[in-house]
Amino acid sequence: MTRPTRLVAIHTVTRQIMTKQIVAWLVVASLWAGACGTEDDGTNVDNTKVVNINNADSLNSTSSPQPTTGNNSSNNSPNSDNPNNNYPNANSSASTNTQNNNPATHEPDLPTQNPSEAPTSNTTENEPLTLTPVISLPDPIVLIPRPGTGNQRGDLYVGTRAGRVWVLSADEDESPEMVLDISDLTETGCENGLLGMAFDPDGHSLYIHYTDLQQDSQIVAFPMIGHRVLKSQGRTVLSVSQPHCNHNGGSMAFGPDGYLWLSMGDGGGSNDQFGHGQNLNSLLGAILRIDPKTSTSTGTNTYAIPADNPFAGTFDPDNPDSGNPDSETRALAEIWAYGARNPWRFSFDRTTGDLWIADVGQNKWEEIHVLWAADNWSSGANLGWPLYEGNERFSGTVMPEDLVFPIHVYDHDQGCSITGGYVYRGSSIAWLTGTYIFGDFCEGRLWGLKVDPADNNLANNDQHFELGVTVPQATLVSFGEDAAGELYVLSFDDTIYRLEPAT
Ligand SMILES: [Ca+2]
Repeated sequence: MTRPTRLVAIHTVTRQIMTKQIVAWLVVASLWAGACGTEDDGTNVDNTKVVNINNADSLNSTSSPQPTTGNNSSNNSPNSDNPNNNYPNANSSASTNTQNNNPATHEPDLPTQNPSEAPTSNTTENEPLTLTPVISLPDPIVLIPRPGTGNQRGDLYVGTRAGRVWVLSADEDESPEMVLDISDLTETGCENGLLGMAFDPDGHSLYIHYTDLQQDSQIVAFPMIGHRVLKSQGRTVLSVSQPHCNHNGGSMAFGPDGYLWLSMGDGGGSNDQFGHGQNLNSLLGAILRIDPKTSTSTGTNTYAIPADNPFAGTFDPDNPDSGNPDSETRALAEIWAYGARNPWRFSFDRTTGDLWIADVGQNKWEEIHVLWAADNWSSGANLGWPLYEGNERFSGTVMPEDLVFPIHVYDHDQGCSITGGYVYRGSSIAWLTGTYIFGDFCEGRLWGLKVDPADNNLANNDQHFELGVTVPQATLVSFGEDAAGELYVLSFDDTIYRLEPAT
């Protein structure tokens, strides 16, 4: 399951012009996931939650942060992730950076001086693309098609961060219809809110991954009634306590194996201060795989553990006598992979089944892992955090045998918070087929990674290329894929776009 270290040649680009206004945008951007004002503090968890609720007040509406306001600097932490930490390899430049905000899911290392040039290389020679606005909704955060809905595109369901789910009309010329409202169950401060959704493969239930009013993670299955969602019949599948308001993960999808996969961040704060990344006895900092349609009926669980999970049968938290008291075998059976920091978005390649995980970095490196289906998704993989940030040693000295390094990284000269997307399998942009589409929340630029199907590796020297389309800075929060494989961009400029040929 171990793959060799990939010595990634990091594409060097010159920094973009970083005007004061853009810095201000990033300050506001940090509030989507809410700068968590005490990001680095971490010494008082309970107080942190209170403080962050206060910090998040300005976001407790369904409208998106407006990039022109930029007056929320008081919400930013005097940053934390860097100074005085115990990690010798943390980004040294960050120690002088007092504007380290936390857009979306990370702590960007903002340039301290204005770069003077925009990137000039890494552009594609392929046909130009465009982003076509499809619909406007406040803070759209997840878009999925409902299986079995007939039309080629599939009925598209959009979840907004505030906790509302909308279905788009088939021809997109009518207003979307709201089919579920759980805005009373969640709030949108810090990195909270409705974070992820997945339909079960038969389209009969909608699973929602959100943070509740205590800022803990909840995965709830709602039955569908016609095209609407029956809120009163919601069944809690999994609850996970959160020690801090950020790094909640949130991605969720049924894999080609029929099981539900979901991502959990390391719990929050900075430097994995709660020690979850390498802790197999915690569901945090991990990619989980469960069977939510079969309940083991023990304790609070309403799911079953797939028999071939890497740590299945070792320890059941509802049965303290299970497993072996040895710490190694206390690994929780829900875990498929661990060592994640904040795997905000992952997706399965619908053709190959490969699992693409975009893990948001701390001060320096954004990273992409691929768990190849042909390698049984690297069962039990250790994604490295906080031993490694990207390919760079971050803490400790141990080198676990199960370590899987990223297939691609980029540094904070190019962005500050990765937003994972999908491998393109649509039909409208032939040259993009097989390309992993992703981007950076802060920069708003979309990128592609070409995969060589012959060896399941990157085909373009480990470098991403520009798709030539962008959304405003600090808005690129998510991607969606419809039933036909066409891709959508969800932006906190309150717009859902479809990626199309520029013609
Ligand atoms: Ca958290």
